Amino acid sequence: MKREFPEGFWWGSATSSTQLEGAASEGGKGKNIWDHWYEVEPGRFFDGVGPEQTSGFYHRYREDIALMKEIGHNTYRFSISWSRLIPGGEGPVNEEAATFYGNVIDELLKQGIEPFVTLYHFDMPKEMQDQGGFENRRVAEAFARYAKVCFERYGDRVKKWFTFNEPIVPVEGGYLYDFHYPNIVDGKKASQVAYHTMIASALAISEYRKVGDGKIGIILNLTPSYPRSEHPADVKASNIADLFFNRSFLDPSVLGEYPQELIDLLVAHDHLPAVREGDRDLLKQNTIDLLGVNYYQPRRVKAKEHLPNPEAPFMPEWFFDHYEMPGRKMNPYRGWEIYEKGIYDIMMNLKENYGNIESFVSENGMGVQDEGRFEQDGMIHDDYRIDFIKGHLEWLHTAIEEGCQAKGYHLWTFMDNWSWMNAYKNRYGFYQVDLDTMERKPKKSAHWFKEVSTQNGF
Ligand code: BGP
Repeated sequence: MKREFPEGFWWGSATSSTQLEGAASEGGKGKNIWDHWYEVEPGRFFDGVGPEQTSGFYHRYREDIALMKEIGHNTYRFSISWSRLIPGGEGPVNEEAATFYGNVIDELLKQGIEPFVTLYHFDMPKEMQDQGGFENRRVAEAFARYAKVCFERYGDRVKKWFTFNEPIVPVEGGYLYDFHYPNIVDGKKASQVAYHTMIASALAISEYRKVGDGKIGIILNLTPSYPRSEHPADVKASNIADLFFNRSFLDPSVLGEYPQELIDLLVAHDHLPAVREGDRDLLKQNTIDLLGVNYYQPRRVKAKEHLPNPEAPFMPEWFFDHYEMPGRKMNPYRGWEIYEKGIYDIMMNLKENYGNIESFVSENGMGVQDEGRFEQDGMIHDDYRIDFIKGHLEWLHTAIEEGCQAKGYHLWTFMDNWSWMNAYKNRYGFYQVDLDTMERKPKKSAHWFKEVSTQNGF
């Protein structure tokens, strides 16, 4: 059966500045928390490889954008680095960086590729983190000023903006589970950081409303939560996981208010963040136009088997246990579950409970360790990735047929790039990158994707 997508469907891929640009200490860039963390604890990074050694887009963006064009991209999502544009996070603009991002945008437009710009992808400027990061409301305000600079400089050419990429991840990683800087475990701080990130997003949107004539949104990693059974205790556990990991940002971003159940739960455990008078209106008046959905894997949940230790730090896992569903399909090259229908469930949820907001898949992808083993005659034969993308696109197509407003699909990622603590362990790109020569070579999936985007379906 031919799957044809609506006219104008967005075909492309997504990246982030820290993971792609390289040149971490060139061009007047300030340090972000990744540069800093690598400096102080290089041993925590896979193979000891840090953000300086990323794929070199800063110097090769022209060639790279030509490669995007080559495989049929009509859209491309990248992020601006706050610490490159405004070193330290506040103060004068680094004109060299401003020229770089302006050139990237112009080059994309010249090639007929629409830029989708994320303002923050896990990369807090070091000096802002020294002030407490988003624990400190001042930093949320500084973020809105940085956002304003971006709108003023590039708003004439960029018509799709995103305040944050996966805002829950720095909260989880930095304040609960120890995989992002400042790697502490403190539920109260986690709650405050999550809240101020949401405030920062709303403040940036309010700036955009004054000057912008395009669309502004947020990118959320939605992990649909599935209970082990229909038993009320499992369902309750799954709903609580959904509150923490999805609705904590989805509800305020789209509906302009937090779910009452989440507020009640935080009140009951004395974990409500400090709020200011007027915040309720700020959130209500600054909801998004467009939602990016990052989807990798679902969350499977069951009721708690043992009561949490009240002495242990507060965790979302006080309320549910994770559950490994027997027979689930796994990515054998990375160990994440593959559940293609999840994308359909997310879209139907947006249709039914979130006013059918305009959305798109802003990340979906398959990480593979030691991918070189699939190279034959100079090309990586990543048929597994083609199957992965196809499976998700089929369900996305079904959702569209059933009335969802899903407007596009972006693979994570354009070319193999550095990934946080995992560095180059898992490869995701359409293009293979040789880290010694920096040569880019299309994988089989790149050729396949070109056909799909050219025919607007498969
Ligand atoms: C998302 C992030 C990306 C990217 C991707 C793959 O959560 O937005 O930055 O890294 O996940 O995950 P990983 O690199 O950990 O395999």
